[in-house]
Amino acid sequence: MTILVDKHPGYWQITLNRPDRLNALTIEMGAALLAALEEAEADESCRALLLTGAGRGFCAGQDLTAIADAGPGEIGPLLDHYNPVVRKMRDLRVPIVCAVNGVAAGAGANLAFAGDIVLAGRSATFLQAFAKIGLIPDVGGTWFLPRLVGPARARALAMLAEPLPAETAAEWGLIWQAVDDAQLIDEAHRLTARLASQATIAMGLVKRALDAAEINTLDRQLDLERDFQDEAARSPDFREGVRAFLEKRPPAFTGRRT
Ligand code: LHQ
Repeated sequence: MTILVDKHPGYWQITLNRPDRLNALTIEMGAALLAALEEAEADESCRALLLTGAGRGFCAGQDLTAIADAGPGEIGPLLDHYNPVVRKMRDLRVPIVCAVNGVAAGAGANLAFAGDIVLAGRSATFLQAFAKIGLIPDVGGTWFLPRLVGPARARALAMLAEPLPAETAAEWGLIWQAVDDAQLIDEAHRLTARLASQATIAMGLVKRALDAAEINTLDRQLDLERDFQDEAARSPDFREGVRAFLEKRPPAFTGRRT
């Protein structure tokens, strides 16, 4: 199976699983990943996701052996198999932690950036490999990169295709944190479990609000915050959060709408 799903209390771990190819992506894998995300979304008890790779790499992007003989007009449509994954990751109402356990190249790097909080092992590298094979960053790369690191660094990353070490990626704001390789998976589980115990409806609204802010004026965003805050405040978790504060105890959030 190219995608593994492990269910933990409150959250699921999804593992890209073609370790002998550094988890390079195939159409089948894209479909399996999308199906796993959809199943997670449909299960109310899943309140966060952890995405990682099996073996020594996170994901080496599109499997190049699969497209070596592609003719004119056959490459663009391939993205119709991966773009729904990016859309689903961003639309999903639960937070996604990406644990980048090794090289994240091409579409594999940009898949990681579609997550909400990206942790990487110190030995991991991020590589916009596309320029090396005459392509442009895809799977959201041209959208994520300038927003995460600014236009100057985005251009150099996209044009030079040099590997960026995890620590530099963290310094530049491309990811949340670089951690010791040996700590990565435990740290990712801790973080995902913590997110799964938070107010899930608010987490989903945070995702939507921050993405909307990328195109909104301040004026529109203020309106959106008012509407989203109203929605968050209708959740039982809001009432529980306030009560817990006043009673000086930790909140017991359920993530439920009613
Ligand atoms: C691979 C791959 C790989 C197949 C390592 N494919 N086998 C484009 C077109 C259309 C639609 C969809 O989207 C895209 C977007 C893209 O993602 S284009 C960019 C595709 N990715 C790349 O260009 C990266 C290619 N890989 C590499 O540059 C290196 O493998 C990296 C830097 C990732 C890792 O280098 P090393 O750590 O030195 O490992 P390695 O190169 O020895 O790889 C290990 C094995 O994995 C090796 O196979 P082998 O049989 O020799 O052990 C590689 O051939 C295989 N592999 N990436 N994308």
